[in-house]
Amino acid sequence: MTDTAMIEQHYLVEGMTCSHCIASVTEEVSDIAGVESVSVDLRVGGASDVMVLTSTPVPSEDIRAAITEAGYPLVTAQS
Ligand SMILES: [Cu+2]
Repeated sequence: MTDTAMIEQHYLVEGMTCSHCIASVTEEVSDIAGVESVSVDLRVGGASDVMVLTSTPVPSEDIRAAITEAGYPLVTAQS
């Protein structure tokens, strides 16, 4: 298998509290073309770290919009 270079992005998302929140964000972000995987480090009462791996460059605005769409508007993109 060839190792495809993945682009890793991180977002801090406020207000996520449970596995349902993780599922909602994962579903919305996974719908974006180029997104290969989404993983969430849930921190209840703080900002959860959402890691997004993409196979092509995806604008952070698109990812933030998807997270907002899932119901979590307070998103900080980490460079
Ligand atoms: Cu929840």
